[in-house]
Amino acid sequence: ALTLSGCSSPAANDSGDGGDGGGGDEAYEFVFVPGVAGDEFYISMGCGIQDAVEAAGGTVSEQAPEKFDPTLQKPLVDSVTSSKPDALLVAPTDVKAMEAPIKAAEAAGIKVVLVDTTLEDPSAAVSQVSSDNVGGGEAAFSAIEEAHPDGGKVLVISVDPGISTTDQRAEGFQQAAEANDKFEYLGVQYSHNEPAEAARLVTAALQKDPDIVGIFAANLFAAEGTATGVKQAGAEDITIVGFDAGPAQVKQLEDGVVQALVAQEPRKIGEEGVAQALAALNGEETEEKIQTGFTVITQDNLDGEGGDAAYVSS
Ligand code: T6T
Repeated sequence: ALTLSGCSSPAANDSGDGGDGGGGDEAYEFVFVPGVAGDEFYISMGCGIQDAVEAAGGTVSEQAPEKFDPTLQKPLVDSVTSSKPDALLVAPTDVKAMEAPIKAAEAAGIKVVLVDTTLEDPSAAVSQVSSDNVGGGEAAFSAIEEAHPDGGKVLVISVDPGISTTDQRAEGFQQAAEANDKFEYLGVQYSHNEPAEAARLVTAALQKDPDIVGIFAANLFAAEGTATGVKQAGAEDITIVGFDAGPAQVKQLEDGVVQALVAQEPRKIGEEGVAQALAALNGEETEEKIQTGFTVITQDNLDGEGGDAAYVSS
């Protein structure tokens, strides 16, 4: 197991009584299984998890799949289950395929919290913590609407069907787009979390519909590829709104390559996830669902609250 590293951890090692996390004396063992390795959203979440676990006197390790893919994530969860930590914080990469392995973790006596993404049947988890993804999708459309009051064609570049978060973002975007009859919603295309595939999809879409006015890219890697695709097509006047705010996305916002970013609160999702797991471990009540917020970042608020909402990269 990899130990999380690189987070600045001001709250680290407060092992005295009465720490944030429920006050128990037990050094609980946590494992974090993110959706994929090397993703700044999950890196930021891991820092929140690490700080909260250390503040409660526990330990945490991470098991991250190399791709956002349930066939890679399932064996990791299976091996975590056989190592029997006290708690598992996991972002399931598919609403169906990850149900059985997560149920097995619960059956082994591990307290499971779903962080970021969720399952069709989340009953094995003591809590689910995620962003307002539908609201974030609606906010992404509002940013395009503001830039193009006369309307036009809009497209969504997502990851894969069956991921709760990105499906909800696309749904929120679609509902908002269809509520304004000046806009034509062209649907969702799936990039499999590969920037090169997102770029290819965008280039092809712009060949077919050169009058697209806005593209919503539903996560970090979709946004990376969308920006490349728009650049390659030499298209101007297209508003790109990306979900998430990694360092590269913030730079693209500064450079005017993308016009808005919907930043989640990954640290907070991690901290809340730990608090719920601790509550369950200490026999206290848990909250079935916790929804965290988001910040729309544009060039206008980058120096203030927008900049503060950006993610860390290590
Ligand atoms: O957008 C986040 C996360 O919320 C989503 O579930 C998967 O993609 C990200 O990790 C960003 O790459």
